[in-house]
Amino acid sequence: MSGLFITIEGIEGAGKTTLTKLLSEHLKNDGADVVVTAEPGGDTLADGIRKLLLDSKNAICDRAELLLFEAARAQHVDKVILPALERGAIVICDRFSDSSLAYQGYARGIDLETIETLNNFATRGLKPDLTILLDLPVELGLARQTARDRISSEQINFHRRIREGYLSIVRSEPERFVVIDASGCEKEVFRQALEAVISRRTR
Ligand code: T5A
Repeated sequence: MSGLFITIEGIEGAGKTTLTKLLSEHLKNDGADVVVTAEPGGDTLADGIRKLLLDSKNAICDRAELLLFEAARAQHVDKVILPALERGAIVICDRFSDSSLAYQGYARGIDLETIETLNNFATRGLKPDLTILLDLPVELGLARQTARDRISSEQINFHRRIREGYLSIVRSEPERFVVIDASGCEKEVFRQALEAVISRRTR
């Protein structure tokens, strides 16, 4: 597989979607074949699962929540991510398996080994070449959000556990991650992210 797989992670309102757009536009202008995608979602089935997961009217138990994210991920990997990587594209994915570790593991309290096993199954063992973690205080991220869904409307301590969870994942796999202070302006976050992508591409 000759493509490059980049994931962008962080708490709610960290600026993942904004950065994904800026990075992909820059790389496309540079002539690269870039596929932009996001979890949960990516195709009709995964988009349908996303609606179920984020609808505040649905009372979803923690195990069902995890399994729905993993089902959407399996579909996304097979139908979107792997085909793009196989043809040599750069895939930029807004959230991936680290989101399940941070949200369903560190925040909801599901055993991390179980999540690793399910992540592995859903992704066929696919790991990002680079993961950019946008880190910022939860109060700032939540203040940036304009709309709340079933998960983002959880209490502040839930979001604090997610932030801490991400930082623990980074400590366990430092070579895969670049952590960027996302409280800075969009331009500065983009500059640092682009630097990380360029250095990973030329390795
Ligand atoms: N989830 C997902 C799980 O629980 N488990 C999983 O396995 C997976 C895959 C997804 C939800 O599902 C959960 C996590 C989420 O709760 P979503 O709608 O995709 O739902 O939610 P988010 O990914 O959190 O999307 P958000 O839109 O809330 O956050 P973003 O994408 O990080 O932020 P963005 O770029 O939309 O920016 C938010 C606002 O801030 C501004 C932007 O202009 C925008 O207005 N902004 C900045 N302002 C100042 N400085 C900057 N540097 C800025 N960057 C952006």
